[in-house]
Amino acid sequence: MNQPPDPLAARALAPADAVSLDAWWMPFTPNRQFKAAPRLLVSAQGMYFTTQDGRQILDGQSGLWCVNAGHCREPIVAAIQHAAATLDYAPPFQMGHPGAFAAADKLRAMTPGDLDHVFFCNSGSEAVDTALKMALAFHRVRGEGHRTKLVGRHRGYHGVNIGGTAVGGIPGNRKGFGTLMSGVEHLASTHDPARNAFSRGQPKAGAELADELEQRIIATEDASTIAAVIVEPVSGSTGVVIPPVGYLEKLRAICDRHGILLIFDEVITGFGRLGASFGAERFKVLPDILVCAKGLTNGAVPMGATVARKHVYEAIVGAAAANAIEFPHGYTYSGHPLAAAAACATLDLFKSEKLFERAASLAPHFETALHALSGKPRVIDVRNIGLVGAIELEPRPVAPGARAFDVFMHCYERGVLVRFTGDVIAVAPPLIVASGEIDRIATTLGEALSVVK
Ligand code: PXG
Repeated sequence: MNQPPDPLAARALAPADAVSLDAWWMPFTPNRQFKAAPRLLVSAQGMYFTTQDGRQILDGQSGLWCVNAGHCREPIVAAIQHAAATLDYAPPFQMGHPGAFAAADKLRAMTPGDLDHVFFCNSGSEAVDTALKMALAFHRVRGEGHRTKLVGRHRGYHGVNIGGTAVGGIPGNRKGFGTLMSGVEHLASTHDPARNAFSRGQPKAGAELADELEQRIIATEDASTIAAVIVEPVSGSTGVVIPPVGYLEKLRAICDRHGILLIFDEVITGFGRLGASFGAERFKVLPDILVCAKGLTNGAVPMGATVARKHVYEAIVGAAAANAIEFPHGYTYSGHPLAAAAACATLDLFKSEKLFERAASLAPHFETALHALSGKPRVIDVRNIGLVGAIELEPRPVAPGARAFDVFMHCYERGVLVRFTGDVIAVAPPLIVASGEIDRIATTLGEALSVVK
């Protein structure tokens, strides 16, 4: 039992000295498996993590899709340090501080169209639930309080709060948690390997899947009961599902025809991942509400934001008496000074280093490197857009996910961090990645795919 297969694996199995692993109940992690063979990171710089046993790990996943500008960037570090020493906290209810207004202004300047009003929170999950409540409030203040239903999508991930779990569509994340919210419908996923396997960029087939909104959901529920549709422009967590050409445009048109708000969850697709500021910009489809987090602070301080278009903001704010709270919602740490400082420095860095443009210019090389793995054994799909890509593997009989875990471990042992979800390997490096580092990620993955059975 537990014989390390090779000397590299033995290092990963070394006991974590000086820290007990018992107390922290880790999120989305098989706790017993992890604690038997922990993988502990102690520092990070640029494209690399350093592990507790002193190894350098090339970060092929931007941490968890969030460190878009690379690790421990000096201007962000300095901004956080300064904020911590200057204004550690300021109440966001009935009080404010300049940093949060500055961060909102910089974010507004980066979002397309009239997505101009920024509500801050602390995570993607909170930003999603904020968006859902915003949509419900929008209809209610306009005399359409009968619009209470929400539409998500199969395989969608919208965080882990009750609202986000309810509109989310990853079965394993929902089924253990009872009724969640009533009045939720799900569109079909656009994942269609039979028609679209090995697509480069947006797949060609599947725009008609958006018609289900009108032909099934609106037809059976009636548009007058539906508040909002929420989708990720590119689904991340479920394994990088890219929208077919024309699909998002169709969703937008159907929502417009029926007075339904469209929410884009851009927690992963935001801040350059697709080679543009946001998916809304890349696909030229403007949602009514845009949700972001992660890259907003380069992952350095927790922060999420829900950005509303002018009509949403003005309807809710305009409906209340002048001295009344218009939207009874918010968090103790909404617009926290450290997060706001990190967001300002991050958004400035994205601009000064032209990182979104950099992502766009690296995308063809990234695409070629990933698709070179198409012929490896058990690879059933390779897909990519911008600086995000996925390799889908045929699952092992009776052990779904096990093969991708072995590929993940093989890469980790050889100094490359990728992400796996089910039997999909996801790659999403920081936008500062060098083309040689893209090659190293792809080569390491290629070796893993040749070795792992
Ligand atoms: N929406 C989307 C689209 C996300 O990807 C959230 C909301 C929730 O964000 P917070 O900050 O509450 O975690 C996410 C988060 C993965 C993975 O499986 C993806 C996420 C988080 C953790 C792991 O790769 N996305």
